Amino acid sequence: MSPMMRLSSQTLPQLPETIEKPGYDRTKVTIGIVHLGIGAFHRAHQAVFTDDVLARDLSWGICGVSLRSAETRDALAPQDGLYTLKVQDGQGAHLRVIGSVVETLVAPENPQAVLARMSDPATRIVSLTVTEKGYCHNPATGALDENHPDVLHDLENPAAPKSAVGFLVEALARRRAAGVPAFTLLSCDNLPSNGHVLKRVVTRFAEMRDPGLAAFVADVASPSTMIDRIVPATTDADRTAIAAALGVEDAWPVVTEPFRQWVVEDDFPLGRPAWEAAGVVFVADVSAFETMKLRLLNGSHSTLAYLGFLAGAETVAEAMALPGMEELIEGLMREEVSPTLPSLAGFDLPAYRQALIDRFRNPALRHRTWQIAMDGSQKLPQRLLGTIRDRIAAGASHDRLVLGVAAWMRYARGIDEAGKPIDVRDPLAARIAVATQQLNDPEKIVAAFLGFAEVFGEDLRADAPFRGRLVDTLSRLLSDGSAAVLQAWRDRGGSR
Ligand code: CS2
Repeated sequence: MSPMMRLSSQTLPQLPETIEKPGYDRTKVTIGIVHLGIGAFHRAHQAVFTDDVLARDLSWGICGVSLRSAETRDALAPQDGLYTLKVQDGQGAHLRVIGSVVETLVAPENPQAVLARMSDPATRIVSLTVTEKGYCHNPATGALDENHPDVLHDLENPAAPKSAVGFLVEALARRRAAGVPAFTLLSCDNLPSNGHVLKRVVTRFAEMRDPGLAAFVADVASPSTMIDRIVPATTDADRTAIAAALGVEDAWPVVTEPFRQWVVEDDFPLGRPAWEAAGVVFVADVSAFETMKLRLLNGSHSTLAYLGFLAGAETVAEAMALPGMEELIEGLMREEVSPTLPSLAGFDLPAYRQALIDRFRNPALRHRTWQIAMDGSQKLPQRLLGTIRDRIAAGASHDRLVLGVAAWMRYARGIDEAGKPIDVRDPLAARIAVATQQLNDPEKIVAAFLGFAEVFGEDLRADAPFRGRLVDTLSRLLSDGSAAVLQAWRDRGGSR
């Protein structure tokens, strides 16, 4: 049998009728958006909303940039940027080829090509999904980490940067020098007030380079956004099933759920695609949506990922099926998180919470607990610790939130319940291992974790009742194991 043909502009017309294809002439698309961090999430979210409306204005094609590895470019370039989006749940699947990504670049291979694209006057938006740690900030304070190795590198080598921050500031410097107006910055990462966080780190970095540049950067539009779609890493089984359906091979399709949401502050001085026609909601202030999503969805996700992983659940759906988990997550959201949320007029919070439970139970997605467990030190502040602060200030219970934090500690220490090493991926993993792996006393382990001020801030470190609760909870996790702790939760009728 001859090897299978590859998905590309050439093979696109041969795909089965049932596969949805770009409804515009791709040869006429030009680049208006540079996206930093072209991973699966971007390709299942912003690139899809853009694909939906590209026919209205072909000048909003996307140049996708990888800041680290060449993998995505190597997969997509031979496919002319085309890839398949598979949307699935318990009911079935829908396949669609997305055409909005028309160029892919690999920053470490050719930083000049990336800077040239970002400085091009046709580029009017630079968006980002670089994950929490890509902001080179202190997660507890939101300020630029001025000692971050990439920050130090990019200050030394402004014309050949490594970090997203370094690329943005150099591209803005070039635009300023050439008299080209600044692009709009569009952070699409799971950070509270992501536009503000981004603006703050780039402005500080520019200030460290040149105060005149800082004044220019301080004026750049940087709307905040709330983004939501669950996108697990693509597996080989996904590739095989998608190739069988297409009749051609796709080296890097993306698999996701039906739900998608994008709430954006409408501040785009150089224009933007007509995303509202694809269901994007434009608002003046996104913060209430963002807090709600980070605390309810992502706070639950992290909690169930740590507890689930420790109890042997490989995927989110498996974790949800552990006795006690659903009760825990439901109670966490309803009793402990919801009272801390800013009010959103007309918004049906109970329905939103129920939809989250259903989304977590989606049996068609193999979303690994290990994937969500990554980078906990960068995620916990906005997912769980801010909520805990609000509950402490209100004198209200927060036992389930504390369980999530204790489960992170139990996980991040790097030893599983059978005594085997865990492959912990976190910028602080090595420091956490050194500080905690030799310890067995829960009190000492908690003290070592609370020593990380960039996670807990000075206030939570010093909060004795909080520390006491963590010690109690971690003791139970260490002695009884995660499954038994969850079971005990259920036996108590979901509350303690
Ligand atoms: C997840 C998120 O990996 C994680 O930490 O919690 O990626 C989550 O799936 C998305 O935020 C959903 O919108």
